Amino acid sequence: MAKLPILIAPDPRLKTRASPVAKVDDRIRRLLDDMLETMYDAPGIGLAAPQIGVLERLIVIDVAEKGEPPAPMRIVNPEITWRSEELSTYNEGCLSLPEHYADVTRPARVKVRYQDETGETREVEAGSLLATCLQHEIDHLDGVLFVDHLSMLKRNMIMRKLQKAKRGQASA
Ligand code: GNR
Ligand code: NI
Repeated sequence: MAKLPILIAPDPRLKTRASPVAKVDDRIRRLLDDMLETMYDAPGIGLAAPQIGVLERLIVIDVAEKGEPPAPMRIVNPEITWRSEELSTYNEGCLSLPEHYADVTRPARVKVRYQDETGETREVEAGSLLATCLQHEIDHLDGVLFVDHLSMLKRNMIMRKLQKAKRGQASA
């Protein structure tokens, strides 16, 4: 396993739609394991492949609480097949937008069809934090960040701060 660097916004790769995975093979399984190691190390509860610069439709998630056994999910080619009308609001963060948080309103429950690490098709119905995290990660596969759900004012405020932080880093 290997821990990989996480891209920080603004970065054109975070705005790009990722391609479907044609075949779940050893390369994909290795990527999923590397993504889990990177996510646990960060630490985060989810990670999408574009965040490590890989423009393929892969995500990993673990929403187990502290003290519970780990519950890693390896998800390939996810598709939302149902969204509840009921909405819920979470204070979201993102490893690619470090130190920025904002309330995002999304469907409270979703059904997601995906392939697991063996290539088998599965469907999960999720609520609460898992539903939010699945939608946040699937957004990444479509080049969408949580700030894209905010008002232009709030989005610009966060993006300008990130841009400025990057410029400071480049000249340091
Ligand atoms: O670690 C993460 N926490 C989080 C909290 C609320 C809503 C979504 C998330 S996902 C985030 C990790 C991340 O950036 N995944 O893409
Ligand atoms: Ni994110």
